[in-house]
Amino acid sequence: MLKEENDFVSGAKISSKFGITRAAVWKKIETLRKRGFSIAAVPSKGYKLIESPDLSEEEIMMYVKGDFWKRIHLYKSLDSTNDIATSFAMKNMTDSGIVIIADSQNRGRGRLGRKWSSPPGVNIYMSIILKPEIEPRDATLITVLAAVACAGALRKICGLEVMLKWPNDMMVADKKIAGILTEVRSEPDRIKTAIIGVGINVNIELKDFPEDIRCTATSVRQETGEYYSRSRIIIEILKEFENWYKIFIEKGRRPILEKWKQLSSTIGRNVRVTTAKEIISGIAEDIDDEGMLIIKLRSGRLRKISAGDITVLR
Ligand code: BT5
Repeated sequence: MLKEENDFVSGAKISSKFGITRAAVWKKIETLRKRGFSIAAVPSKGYKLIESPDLSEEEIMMYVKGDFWKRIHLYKSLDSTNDIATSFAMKNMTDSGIVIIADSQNRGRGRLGRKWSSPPGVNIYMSIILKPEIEPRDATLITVLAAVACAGALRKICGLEVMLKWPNDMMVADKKIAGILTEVRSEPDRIKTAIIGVGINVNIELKDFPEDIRCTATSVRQETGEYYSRSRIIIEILKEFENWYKIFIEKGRRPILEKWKQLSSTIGRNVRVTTAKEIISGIAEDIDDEGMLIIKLRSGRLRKISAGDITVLR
């Protein structure tokens, strides 16, 4: 209400709108203040929102709440948002559409146990808990969908030329701005839960990256020179994600795969793929219906890869 009015709103008006006492209004205002909202209170005028924190579960929920997104949980610090999301899901405590966000992570993870640098106050670390009605073989498709949603949001809100590098990287000018870590629990014929972890470098400056990734990583701030509200980016990602998920349910996988290919920096390039077992070189020809990468080897044979690290060769 304070956000909508953008001016002083009397305690009486708030209490009658929500059917709560004046004392309860005051308590809610105190809670919001504790969560970083700056709210002025003037006896004859009421309350006015002066400034919102750049990361707020209330603000995100206000814009995305509906059938798809049920709850947002924001934590100051966690080991890993994927771990908390997994433990929520394991305890069956939750339905689809729960989002866990942390301001910082002590043990942020990439794939294969790699580290994800997760300092406080600057970036997005979030995990989406989903109970998708899809088969286990389509697990890669969830990462593809999340990548398309995140890239769409960053392009729209920040005007960045975000490209997708198979399978889980978001790149700007050949540097990594974001990564996705999807972890699924499956039964033989369906995915039980999918945890989609998203890490995006937003307001971090280059000098604050750990030295080992300073040459390969970038952030929204670094690329645009501007400071962005993390809530605003998250709101757009969740909207895009919901939108693409509905398209997937109604029209199948084709539209997502087509969009992914449009945004891909991998297809058509000469690449080296490092998998757990081998290193393969060739042309990245396409992705198949399940999101696997098809490589054309020098011999002309085609190989499908379900997981690996890509180096684009020049
Ligand atoms: C990824 O792994 O790109 C997936 C990253 C997912 C992170 C999110 S944050 C929320 C959720 N909770 C978690 O614990 N994780 C998820 P991978 O493709 O394996 O890339 C990891 C590699 O990227 C590292 O080995 C570094 O070289 C590099 N790296 C680490 N931190 C980075 C950062 N902040 N920005 C860019 N590159 C980074």
